[in-house]
Amino acid sequence: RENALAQPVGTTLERYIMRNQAEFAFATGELSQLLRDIALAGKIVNREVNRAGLTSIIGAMGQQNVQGETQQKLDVEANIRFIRALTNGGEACAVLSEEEDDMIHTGNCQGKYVVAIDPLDGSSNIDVNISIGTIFSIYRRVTPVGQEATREDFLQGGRQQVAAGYILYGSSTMLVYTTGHGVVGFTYENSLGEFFLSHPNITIPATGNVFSCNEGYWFDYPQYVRDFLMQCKEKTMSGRYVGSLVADYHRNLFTGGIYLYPPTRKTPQGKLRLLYEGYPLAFLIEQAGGEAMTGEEKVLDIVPTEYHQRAPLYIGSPELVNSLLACAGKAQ
Ligand code: AHM
Ligand code: MG
Repeated sequence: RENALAQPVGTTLERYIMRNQAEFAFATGELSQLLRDIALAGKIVNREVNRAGLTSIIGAMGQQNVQGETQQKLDVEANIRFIRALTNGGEACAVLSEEEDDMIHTGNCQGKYVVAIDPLDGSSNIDVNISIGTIFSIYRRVTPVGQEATREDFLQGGRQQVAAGYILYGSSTMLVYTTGHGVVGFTYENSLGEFFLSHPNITIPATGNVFSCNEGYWFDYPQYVRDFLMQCKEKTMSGRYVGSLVADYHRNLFTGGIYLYPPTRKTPQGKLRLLYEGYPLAFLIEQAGGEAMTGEEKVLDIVPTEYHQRAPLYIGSPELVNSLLACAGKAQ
């Protein structure tokens, strides 16, 4: 983190990564290269997202992804771009994507890392020109280099992540990530095609004035969630819900707040996926001084069993997450 703080605002991502090689868990440069590959795919997806309204590529293809949800064409595009960048980059031996049932072997058996990714999150917002995002999570493989990756490489648990982050395609495009040494944010300059360091040390306020959830499910929420939300309303906190996890999370990270995706009657484990939504955002929030809980335990402590498993998510400012847990009778 000291290294990160030493970097002046305006440093390019490229230079930042180069200067902070030692920051990365393994100084051989492979993890750095992996982050570059993700940033490159992010630039390409950013271009596609910006163009989406202009071209005919937008709109549902009528296909469904493995969760049975309608897939938008831009999701397919983003999936292809990230997998291609990670395959060409050579550092990842396998990729797990929200858009694919099984892991994808990149053919890079010498690669030391595996990547779990939600290539384009917030699919309901794609064709209405609202902020969307990419979420990624990186592990060092546990299987021997030279062989194909296996399930164990992806089911290591959130605490084993070596890096995680997201790209927000918002009014500005930003890359925010952690390698376990604090959280840094870069803002994309379109005409130059560069990410510039804009937020050298992101920390979340201990509390905040915002709660973010889909209140349409009110009658499906557990009683403790309703109790907590009533408290928020008694305090006249602001309700803010884009419906794009990355956008809601990003706002709360800066302003202070809490994002909730509770269990509902229809989705007893909530909607969000653990490996490429819950874990990476939980790693990042802990690095920023925040908290991520399921209501029962810390998100990062969940022992994973399935690639696409879901988990409830309460994430954000520590005091707000603790107030929610108090309502559940589980204050820390
Ligand atoms: P997706 O992966 O199909 O895009 O779904 C994830 C999204 C999140 O971005 C968002 O926070 C949530 O779903 C919204 O769900 P809901 O419409 O149930 O409130
Ligand atoms: Mg998603």
